Amino acid sequence: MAEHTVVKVGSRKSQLAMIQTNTVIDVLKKTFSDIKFEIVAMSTVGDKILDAALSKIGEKSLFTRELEVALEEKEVDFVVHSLKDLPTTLPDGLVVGCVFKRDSPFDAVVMHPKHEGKKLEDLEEGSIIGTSSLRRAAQLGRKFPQFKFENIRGNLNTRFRKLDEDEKYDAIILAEAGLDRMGWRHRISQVLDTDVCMYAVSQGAMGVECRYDDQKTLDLLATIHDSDTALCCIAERAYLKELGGGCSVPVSVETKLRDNKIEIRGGVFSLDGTEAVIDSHSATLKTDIDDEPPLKKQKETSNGPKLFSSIVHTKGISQEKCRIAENVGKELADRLLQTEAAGILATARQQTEVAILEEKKRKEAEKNETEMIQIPKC
Ligand code: DPM
Repeated sequence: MAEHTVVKVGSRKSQLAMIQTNTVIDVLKKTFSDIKFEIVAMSTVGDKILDAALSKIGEKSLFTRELEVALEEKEVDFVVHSLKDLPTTLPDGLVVGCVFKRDSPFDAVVMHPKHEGKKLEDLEEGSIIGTSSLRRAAQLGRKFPQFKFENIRGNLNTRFRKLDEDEKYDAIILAEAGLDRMGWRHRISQVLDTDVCMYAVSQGAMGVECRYDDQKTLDLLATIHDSDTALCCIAERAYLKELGGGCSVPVSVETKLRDNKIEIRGGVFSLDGTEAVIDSHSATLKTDIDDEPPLKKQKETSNGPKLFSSIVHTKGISQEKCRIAENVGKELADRLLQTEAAGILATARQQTEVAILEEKKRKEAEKNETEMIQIPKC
């Protein structure tokens, strides 16, 4: 590669986003010491709207759209995201160029300092748990019907401030991965078992988005692609896509790779958690067709690399395995949709839509009264 090559990297401005972006850049720098990586930081809709639950904002690609426009305009070459914030369908021409090795996919409890040392089950009836994730509220509401779940927004720093200073919340629920990356492991009082709370699709994994036709960037990213993470996230994203989900419905998942098998468990919940359907599915990741198809054949079928759940197929991982992973996720969703899960999802979606409309009305009403505070959010 020529000297002084510059690669522009888009990132949200929040501390977590910057940490994630720098993590990816640092690993790339080890292999590509002659490349200069320049970060272009920007805010997204999700960063700007801080007074509404994510699910009530009613827009897709909340944390990604502005960055995707920058990619399309070639102002940046790649963007590092939390893969769970990337919609299952990406804009034409954009792909997940690689997924970085997954950190903890689990959710964790952070207590108000007055409850230090306690676990969720030790909190009194009526305690207030802060989360704006429908998935967390539904699953925890199911296990702990004695608690109240209230919306909390803002970036991680803001949430910690709200927890510690507002005296409103007894605890908040956050992804262990995010807490770890921020260096806040010491504030974790409990990591939630998947029997209590299954995680969000792709939680804990970082995904790097780039242009499909940008082979130079794809080659760069292929060097940090993690096969096991990719297989799990392909399955999880296929599952969510087939369910038609996004952050407007309480959908959760758990995926394991072991003994050459992929096992996926998924749940669909009513908003209050009283109804739930959980099912699982698995498939053998065959090893006998690990070889890439001969180059000639590949050229005949497509011009560029194949995509599985919008994730680019890279060398070092068999296409067959990716296809099996994608199918296992899709099939789990199909199975769930044949049960009462279909109705539960439809109702949850409808209720969220009503909440979106109410939120819009509320916004209209207070439009001129409140100034929007602009604090970066992750
Ligand atoms: C999405 C959700 C949340 C984020 C919904 C969910 C949490 C929102 C909230 C899709 N994106 O998980 O059910 O709790 O109010 C987000 C976080 C991370 C990525 C923060 C978090 C960091 C961890 C990771 C926000 N996106 O979940 O605590 O890399 O997965």
